[in-house]
Amino acid sequence: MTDQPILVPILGDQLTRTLASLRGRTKDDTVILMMEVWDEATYVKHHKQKIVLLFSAMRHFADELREAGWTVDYVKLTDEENSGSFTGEVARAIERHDPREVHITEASEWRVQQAIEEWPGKFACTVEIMPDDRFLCSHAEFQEWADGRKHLTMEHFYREMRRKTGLLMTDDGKPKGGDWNYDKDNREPPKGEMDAPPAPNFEPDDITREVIELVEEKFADHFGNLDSFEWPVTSDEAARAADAFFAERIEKFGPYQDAMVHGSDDLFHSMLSTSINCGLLDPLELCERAEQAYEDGKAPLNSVEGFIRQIIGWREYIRGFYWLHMPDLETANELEATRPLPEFFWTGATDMRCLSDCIRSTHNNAHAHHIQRLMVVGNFCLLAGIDPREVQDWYLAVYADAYQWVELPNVSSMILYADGGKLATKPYAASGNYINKMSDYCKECSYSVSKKTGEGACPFNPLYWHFMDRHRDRLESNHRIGRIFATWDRMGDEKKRDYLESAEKVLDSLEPASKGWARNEN
Ligand code: FAD
Ligand code: DLZ
Ligand code: SF4
Repeated sequence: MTDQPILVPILGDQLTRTLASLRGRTKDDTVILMMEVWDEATYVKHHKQKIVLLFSAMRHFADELREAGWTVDYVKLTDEENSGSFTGEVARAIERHDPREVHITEASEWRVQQAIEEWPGKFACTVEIMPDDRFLCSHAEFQEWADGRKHLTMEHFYREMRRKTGLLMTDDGKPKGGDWNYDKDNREPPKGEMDAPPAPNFEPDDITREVIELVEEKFADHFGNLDSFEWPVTSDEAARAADAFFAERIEKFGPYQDAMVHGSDDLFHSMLSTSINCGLLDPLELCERAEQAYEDGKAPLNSVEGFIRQIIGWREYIRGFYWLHMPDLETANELEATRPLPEFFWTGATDMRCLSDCIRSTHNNAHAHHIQRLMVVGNFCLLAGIDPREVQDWYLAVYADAYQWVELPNVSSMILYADGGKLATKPYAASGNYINKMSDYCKECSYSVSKKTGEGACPFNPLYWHFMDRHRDRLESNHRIGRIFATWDRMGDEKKRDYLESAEKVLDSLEPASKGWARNEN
């Protein structure tokens, strides 16, 4: 090792050998720094499985780098001198290694990036911050795309990304199959027994078992259980998870993307977000594999296009949107929602079968699929007017794939309409009908989905009209939702009163969370 090497801190969601700050570095001139720090594990009280996933994946990645000949300085959570923060640990590493420069790939989250941007003023050596080119669309490109647009329509952005990557494009620049979007074929409700093949499980090895013990000891009061831990924690395991998706699930991924089945948490979804987000899988490679599956006749175009759209469309758009609107997005609350998050979000103790099932899956697996997050849990938060900050904390804490850059726009803009319509053209509000159509939850629920008001009525039904009524001033002029008020107005006063009173009863029955589940109380 040369004197005064380059110090390369790698964050927990940067576990990629081709990371910008590692590319072009030589092994005899570089010290890689990886840090398990208290601040990151507790800025919200993450689900236990998320902490295990990150610490285990970081430890495995450090071992892989060492085996490949790199020098890795790995600070464990329990190291005596551990300062608890990224900045504190980089400061200590600078003392240990006396680097001539620090090279870091920009953080995915605003909070961490703010801290990194202070490093040049804090440290005596040069600090170079590099763009994270694992994303296809740079901040500048997104800004340029957004400039001058009245509305940032995801579909328009997605088409740009299709053109840019050439994914599912013909040689003469047309979308393969003739259409850009096959969503109309991707809304099948569940049919009878869904024979979804289980996603592969990855047995914890010694490293993961040690981390599980650590997390059980240090984070005992965090949400979630560790009775089983099955997430991929290395790039090899993640590649096997991707193989299984392309071999067994992608064919039906499209049609059943929106379906929900009691007890079957992932159906035909890929379950790859945890691996993509921390760097174990390359999103573009996954899209190329999906296209290949279509070319080889192994998956229909609607499934493949749907999968590619989630990644180069939604995922990239959400990231661009986050950076465009931070930090204001964190505090946006257009609908002035102030109700505390109910206790049952943390315990699952509710008779609403759709919600209890999604919360059970979230508790046991640190995962729920998109429509569960959007149309069950999210829809409830929207209709009940839960405070956006409390909803954000919940989503950030409970999902193993959650980082603020992806959680916040999905929560604040997509489900809560807290940004006043910058992302969604209307609130995704729905009554029990939608959940009944797309799931088998209602069949055995203690509430009746066909009952609109009164004792035993599905709570989503009156809450829906309560939401519309209380936000009429804001929503009536919205051309996508405004017509609903004609239906409301056609109801007699008595019926309207029944709806509003039933909704008030539901809202009054919501017990606020009894302790600081998401944030430490101090
Ligand atoms: P699949 O259904 O197989 O989709 C494939 C991939 O597409 C995903 O792995 C993911 O990388 C990407 N993707 C799909 N939808 C979105 C989206 N809306 N935004 C960004 N990427 C998307 N995803 C996260 O990765 N982290 C989060 O913290 C997160 N929070 C969410 C909160 C809410 C309220 C909602 C509605 C969605 C959220 N999502 C989040 C998006 C989506 O629910 C998850 O990416 C998905 O459920 C992960 O499971 P999967 O890998 O099986 O996804
Ligand atoms: C989520 C997480 C957790 C729980 N712990 C750590 C950690 O100890 N060290 C680390 O480098 N990263 C961790 N992460 C992921 C980071 O929060 C994530 O990399 C940054 O927030 C990205 O800006
Ligand atoms: Fe959910 Fe209502 Fe259906 Fe029960 S009846 S599962 S509360 S939508």
